[in-house]
Amino acid sequence: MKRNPVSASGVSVFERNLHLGFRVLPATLNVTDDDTPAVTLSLDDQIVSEGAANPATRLTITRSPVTGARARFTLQSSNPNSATVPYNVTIDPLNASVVVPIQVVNNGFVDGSRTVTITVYPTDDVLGAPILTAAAVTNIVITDDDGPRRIGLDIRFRDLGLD
Ligand SMILES: [Ca+2]
Ligand SMILES: [Ca+2]
Repeated sequence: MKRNPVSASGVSVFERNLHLGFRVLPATLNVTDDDTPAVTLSLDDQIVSEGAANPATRLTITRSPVTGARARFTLQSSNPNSATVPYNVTIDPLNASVVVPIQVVNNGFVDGSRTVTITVYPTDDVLGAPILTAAAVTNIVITDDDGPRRIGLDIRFRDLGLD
């Protein structure tokens, strides 16, 4: 099979066995694209305060194998109100990885800790579309910096009449 230098989505091929005496069943052959890189994700920090200075932390996207072609990715945050990532990043030719800034969004209300899922899709070089089946995901926890401070109770036995 001829190797295709660019990424493309899988193609389905249908075959039918038309011999008499056999049931006619469509056979599906999924042609796997071997140009889609395997992707690993690594966060500098897995827990970040919403009040951290931006960029609050960094995500490193590493591909394997390294090739002479660029690799493009589409990024998505499950909660852009808490943490944002660039929409598109590229690993340059002959490079193994790219470092992506993660921005946190500070607010002034009590909303507790949130887990935000960051999804990285290799991008189809032909269509420019994210390859949904090749996604890599990682989670980051955004902690709150608002709300009541821990209130120390200073009750003495005397105050309770127990002295
Ligand atoms: Ca805040
Ligand atoms: Ca908050």
